[in-house]
Amino acid sequence: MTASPAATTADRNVLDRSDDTSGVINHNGNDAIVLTNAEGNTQDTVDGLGTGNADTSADAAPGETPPDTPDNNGDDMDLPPVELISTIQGSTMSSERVGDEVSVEAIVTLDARDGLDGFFLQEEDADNDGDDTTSEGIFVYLPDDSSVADFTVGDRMRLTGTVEQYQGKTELTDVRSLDVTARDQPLPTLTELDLPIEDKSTLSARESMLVRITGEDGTPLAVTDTHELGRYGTTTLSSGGRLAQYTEINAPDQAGYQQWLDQIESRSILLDDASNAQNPERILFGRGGEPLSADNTLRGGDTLASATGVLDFAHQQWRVQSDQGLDFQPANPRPEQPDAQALEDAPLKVASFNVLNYFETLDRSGHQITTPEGTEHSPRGANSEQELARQQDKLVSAIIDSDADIVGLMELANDGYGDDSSIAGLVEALNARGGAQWDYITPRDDSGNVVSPGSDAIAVGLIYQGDSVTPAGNAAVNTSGAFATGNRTPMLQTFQDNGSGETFSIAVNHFKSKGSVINGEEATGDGQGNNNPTRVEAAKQLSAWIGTDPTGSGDSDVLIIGDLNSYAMEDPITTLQNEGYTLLDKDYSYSHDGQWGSLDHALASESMSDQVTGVTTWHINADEPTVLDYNTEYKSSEQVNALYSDGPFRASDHDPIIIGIDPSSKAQQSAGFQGRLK
Ligand SMILES: [Ca+2]
Ligand SMILES: [Ca+2]
Ligand SMILES: [Ca+2]
Ligand SMILES: [Ca+2]
Repeated sequence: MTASPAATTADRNVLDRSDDTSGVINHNGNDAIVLTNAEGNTQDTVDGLGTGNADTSADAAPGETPPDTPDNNGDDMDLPPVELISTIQGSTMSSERVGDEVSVEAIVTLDARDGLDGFFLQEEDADNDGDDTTSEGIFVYLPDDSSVADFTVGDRMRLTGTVEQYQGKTELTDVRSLDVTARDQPLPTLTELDLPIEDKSTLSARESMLVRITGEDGTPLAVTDTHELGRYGTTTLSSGGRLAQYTEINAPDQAGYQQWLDQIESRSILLDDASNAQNPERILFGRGGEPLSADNTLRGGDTLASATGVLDFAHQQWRVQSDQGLDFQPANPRPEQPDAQALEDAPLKVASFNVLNYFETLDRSGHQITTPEGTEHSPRGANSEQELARQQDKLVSAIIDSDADIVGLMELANDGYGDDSSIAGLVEALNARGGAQWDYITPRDDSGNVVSPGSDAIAVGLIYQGDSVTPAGNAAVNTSGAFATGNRTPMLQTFQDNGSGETFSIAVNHFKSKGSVINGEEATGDGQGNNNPTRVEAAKQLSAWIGTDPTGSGDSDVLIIGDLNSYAMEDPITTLQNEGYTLLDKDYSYSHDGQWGSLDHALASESMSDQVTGVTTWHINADEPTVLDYNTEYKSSEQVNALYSDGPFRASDHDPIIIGIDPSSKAQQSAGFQGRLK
């Protein structure tokens, strides 16, 4: 929020009325007056505090006239009479009382003066008008509280302010005559709501009221988005489990996709930390009601029995505001290791891992990277030596703990294969950690010259443990056709299994993203996002290229791995399936907008699929809040430490997929390459 307009007059009024040197006190003989000095400290209290007087019918003894309707008897004739918040809110989204000066007396339900420049008031239960179409709560904008009495949640407060509709929310501004009339009052009863809510505009009947939101029929809510937990203190919760990407589970379809978007909107609600502060020092929403830290995460799929707080409409979105941690349950525990059972004691493991811009050339002004073919790019990824060390430590942990023998990498700096290259640095760091010895693939032509993997700033790469496998011949890359721009150059390498002597090939890929539009290929609204034709073309040409046996292996055993930037049911995947490849993965690897799906895939050629023992997606990254990554910007020095660990979690934004293979397990020796693949 920027600021509600025209608060200056109100500030002056509040100051006048609460400054005991002014001599102006609006004491009507019934309500409490809290005197404060110019610094806002309470100096004296005059009758009424905590005695439950002066409110509307709620507080009148049976047969007694409600004392505050109207209460402008005495020396405060200039104040409008106290009325019910429900009469101000009315039953329309926008109040019909905008511009009116009104007085209310109600309970403070959430004190967000620090975070939202105001607080929420709600009528006592007995002052509820019994009409479900009118809200009992309201936000009071009070950007400067330096001259008003101390107050807190549970206080009953009487104040006068002007009704305003600010960015869709009904507020009171220009506050004057703000008095605490009772302390420690019971809070109004929570209104129970459950998702899905098909038409969220109906929530205006609960605007600024205390609510308890659950999933359908009281089931727990799931954490479906933590992307902005660090930046805004928010997390999105959903009913019926996490929200899937439409095309992860449905064939692309325009009408179906629009229906899906409506449905997931109705299933979800934002939880906010009652603050507009960016990059809050204390990130409220970690597990168990404790703040977020590297050791106390909040993972996608964790659950919350109910979201309790004040229902607020802000920044064009309904949200529950809570200034307290909530009791998130670790329903989705951190997997310290990939699922060994799913891999079934595979003698060899291959991983596909998008490492989110691993650049040893620091991303600093003036720095450039040079591809093997001489093109220059601004670097990406880590900005400082400290960030690079942190990024490297996390990636090394992830790669070693994955227990993979071969790892296909995406988003490496395309800065060549020399000793100073990023891939060489990563391998050096892996080997420095001890244990297995790693090496990396350098694509070369028949004369032994390095072949550039295209002119993009990023490239795919291959690293492997020499004890497990041995490269058979040179790696091949394809920089033509669909791979000239947009899609990154695929790399194909044939390996020999040191154990069985069998050979197989790995094709590492990174298809064009759904981000910036190329070739005018805007999303068509069927759920596949931008640039789908470019990815389909990549799938076709990849299959055709592999069919030419570019490494001269004479072996039809091929695994296609990588970030294909396509969810499981999208055209590029079905294209490869139609070319005879079997899709191996069945699990999400990524989240976007709180929706979960797999952009990363592993597909086996027909002869290869017999040798696959199992596949697992290791959920070390996508489930974890972005703010737990290696970056140091927008973090205090305390957060730089408390939000970081050198373990594998949030090493990247994509989860690695791990494929178990047993090259000796073929039912029969594969026939020659010809005829096995279309
Ligand atoms: Ca009241
Ligand atoms: Ca009502
Ligand atoms: Ca916030
Ligand atoms: Ca950074």
